[in-house]
Formats: sequence, C-alpha cells, structure tokens
Amino acid sequence: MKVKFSLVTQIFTAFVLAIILGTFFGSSIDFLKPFGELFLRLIKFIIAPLILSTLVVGVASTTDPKQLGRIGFKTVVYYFATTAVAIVIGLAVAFAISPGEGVSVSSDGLVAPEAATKEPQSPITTLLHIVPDNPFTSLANGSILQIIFFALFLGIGITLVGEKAQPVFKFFEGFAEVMYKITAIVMKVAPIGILGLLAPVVGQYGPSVLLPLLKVIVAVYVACLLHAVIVYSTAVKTFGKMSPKKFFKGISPAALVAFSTASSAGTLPVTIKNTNENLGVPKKISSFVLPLGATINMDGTAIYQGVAVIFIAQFYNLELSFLQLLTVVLITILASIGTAGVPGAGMIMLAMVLTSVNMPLEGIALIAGIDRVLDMMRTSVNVVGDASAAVVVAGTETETETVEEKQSVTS
Ligand code: DAS
Repeated sequence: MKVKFSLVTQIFTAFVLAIILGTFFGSSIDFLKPFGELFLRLIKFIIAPLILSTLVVGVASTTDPKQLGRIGFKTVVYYFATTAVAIVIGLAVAFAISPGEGVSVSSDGLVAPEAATKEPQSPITTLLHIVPDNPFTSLANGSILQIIFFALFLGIGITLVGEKAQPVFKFFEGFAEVMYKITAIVMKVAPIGILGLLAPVVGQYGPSVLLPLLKVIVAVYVACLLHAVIVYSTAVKTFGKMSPKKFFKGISPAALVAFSTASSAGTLPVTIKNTNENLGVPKKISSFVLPLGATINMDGTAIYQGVAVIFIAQFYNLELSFLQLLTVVLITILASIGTAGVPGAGMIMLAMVLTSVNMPLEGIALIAGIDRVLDMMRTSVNVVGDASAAVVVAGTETETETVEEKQSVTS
C-alpha cells in the first residue's frame, strides 16, 4: 500500500507543481510538453492489450455455466443492471452540473484529425462497424469497440468450448496479469506525464482554468450518493427484504475502509465480514458474490467515467452525439469488467472510454490530480454495490429455497 500511496502523493504533487509552474512561467513552460506526450503514448500503448486480456478473462469467468449457476446468473444480471443505471445517473448529474461549461480551451491538435472531420456515420453503420472484419487489424489500429467485440466473443467461446479451451483461458489470465504489471510501470511515469500535460495548459489559460475540477468532484460525489441512496435502498428493500437503514449501517465499516484505501480488493475481507455478520448473508452467497463484485462490479467507477467524459467534452468544447453517449454507457459497463479493484484503475480505463468516443486523452491529465479524491468515493460505492448484490441474491435465494423445501416436503 506504501508504494500505491506514494504514487498517489507523487501524482498530487505533480498536479500542484503544474499549477505553480504554469502560473509563474506561462507559455515558457511548454518545454515540458514532450513528457506529457510520452505519458499519453504509453497509455495508448497499453489500452488495446489491457482491454483484450482483462475482458476475455472477465467474460470467461462470469459466463461459465458450471461456476455461474442460479446465484451467479442473478449476481451478474444485478451487477450489469446497477452499473447501467449508475452510468446514466453519472451522465445526468454531469449534464445538470456541467463542470466543463464556460471553459474556452481549444481542442486543436488534441482530437485525431480524421476523427474530428469524419462524416458522422448512421447509427446502423456505426453498430455494424463494431464487428471487426479482421480482429488483428482492429488490435493493430487500436479500434476499441472492435477489440471489445473480439474479447467478448473470445470469452464466450472459451466458456462454450470448456475444458479444451483451458490453455487459452490460462494464456489470457497470465496475459492480463502481465498487462496489470505493465500498467503499474506506466503509472510510475504518470507524475511527470501529468506535469508535462497540465503545466502548459495552466501556462496558456491561467490557474482559473482548473476551477471546474471542483465541480467535477461535486458531480461525482452527488451522483454516487444519489445512486447509493436510490438504487441500493430500493434493491435491498424490495429484493433483500432489508431496511436500507440496517443495510447502510451494516456495510458502513467496509465503506469507510474503501473510502480511505481506494481499493475494492483491499477492502474485500471487511466487505465479506460486514456482509456476513451485520447483514446476515450466508457465506455460500457472499463468498461468490463479493469477490466477483470486487473484480467486475464498479458502479462508482462507472459514475466517475460518465462525469469525466462530459467534463472533458465540455472543457474542450467538443460535441457528444446521442450515439456517442450510448457508446459511453456500453463501454463504461464493459470497462468495469476490466477495471482492477486497486487505486487509480478507473483512470486508466477512462482512456478506453475516451478513445471509444474520440475524446482527447489529454483530458485525463486534467482530472488526474484530483483522482484520489474521486477514487475514494467511487471505490466506496463499488464496495457498497457489491454488498447490495449479496443482500439481494440472499433475499431471493431464501425465497427460492423455501419453495424448493416446500416441494421436497410435499413430494
Ligand atoms: N479504486 C478502484 C477500486 O478499488 C476503482 C477505480 O479506480 O475506479 O474499486
């Protein structure tokens, strides 16, 4: 945790230094730009292999009929449904607060020229182009949507083939671990990269250009609280037969650990303990639902990515079509499968979401400095969301078992 914490401190320090240097040296700080370009190229370099490997593993692990069963099926459906609602809430709150509104920063040179000038495709064409005519070309070109399509089918294919495909699954499992390690190495460049990206922006527009970041924090926190209060309260009350007050009180220790560590994986032991002891969820349900949730269920991260995309689009005065917003919803749900439950993982996956709708990756540097503040809240919601799934599944399973028990008694 020390390494992670020091990296977060370095990123925050770089953020503050960028504001100071940009303010005092103005445009003469532009000599730092190559460091920012290097960081962006490194992020682009890992996106395709990271998505492919993590998604293949994520899909193959959650579609295995042996593993899945009734509990697993309910869990996965709940996870995807709540993440979809989360991203919509994130987008709605972002539009309401409009954190990037009123900033006049040019996007010249930031968005790929062909993307900026490309004729808007018809929705049908756009959907058809998600299907790659050659997955290896898609990988070479970094066509995110086509890579995701390829990964989804590979994961499902591995599941359908079963035992014979285990070597393929093991390959991607190892590949994903390698990519997480490479991502950790790339993140070490983040501090100098953020300095190189942010200082010139502050130098050109002045420190006031970053005031919208306060609105980003407000938007993420408001959306997270709305999602937790509305969605989780309704879910645990309706399906979990539990009072929301008991639920939130029972999961609060894990929520606080998640808030301070910004790591779902690191909080998992506490999440399991609270869910079993305070919420009365049977171990056979929590031991499946919670580890799976810490891996593939990230409602808070989805909210953050929705807010970030709207902020970056507004910051650079770029339009987002309805189809692009739908793409953001889809990609964010899929991104949550690939996002690791460790500090800062959501920011890396934000690059995938931005690329899928041709938004400039430079926007990541804008919010990197406040990422820890956002990560604390989004991780807390990720963990509470996992626990709500356990309560909901337990609530419905109890009913099902009762029915089965009655049948066995009467038969
Ligand atoms: N910190 C991640 C987690 O542990 C979430 C994120 O980075 O978005 O859930």
